[in-house]
Amino acid sequence: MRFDVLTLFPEMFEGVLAASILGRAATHPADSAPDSAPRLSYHLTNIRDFTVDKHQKVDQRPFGGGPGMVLQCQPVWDAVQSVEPLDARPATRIVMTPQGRRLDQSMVEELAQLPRLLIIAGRYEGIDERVVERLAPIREISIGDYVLTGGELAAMVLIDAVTRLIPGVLGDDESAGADSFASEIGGVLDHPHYTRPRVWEGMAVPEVLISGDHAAIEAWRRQQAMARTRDRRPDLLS
Ligand code: 4GM
Repeated sequence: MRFDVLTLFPEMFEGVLAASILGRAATHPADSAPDSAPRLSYHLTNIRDFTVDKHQKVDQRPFGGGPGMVLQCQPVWDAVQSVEPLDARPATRIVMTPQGRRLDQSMVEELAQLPRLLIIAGRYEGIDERVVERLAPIREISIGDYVLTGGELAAMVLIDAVTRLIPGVLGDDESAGADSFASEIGGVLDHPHYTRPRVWEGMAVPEVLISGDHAAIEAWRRQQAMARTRDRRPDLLS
């Protein structure tokens, strides 16, 4: 999987990608030969590098009035045209916007099957609608019903959620294995988790978890997951 990110703040991504499991997966691909290309790569492009404005501006006040500024078409269009030919794999274009379709785990799974995602992270009040229209087909995606100062954090959320599903990205200890598989796609919340010590501050771990009775543990976890879902997210059951 190749990710291209078009942003006015590439430095926001550098720390996150370098420090995390995501960066490790791109730098030390788990199962590729020593000099083969990583199966996972991130490529950051600064939209401002494509401005033709003498003061490097990429935004203007909105036609029709109103607060804030709008990201102009030209630098966004030219950045996309410049980046897409850098790899032969076809890019699925994505723009992060609160007006987009809401990201959920089933959309994440669908995106994880694709060879290349090109993500535009806008700033200001938004992006000139004409460039979004001209970039069709493009998927407008929102990470939730709230407004951020820019699309960068939204893009990082999407990248994290997609990357962890790519085979070989997570180590055995981190892997979304058989246990969490059901909760990732089955539409119920996960069961609670416990680790050592058996008693902490007078609070004991549920007895069944140290019983060694695997069938009983499974049944208890299923029951806990259902009870939590009914309590906290009844919408997932209807
Ligand atoms: C408006 C249009 C995404 C605002 C394009 C981006 C929230 C989300 C922005 C934009 C954003 C979200 C920047 N805020 N809920 N702000 O996914 O890029």
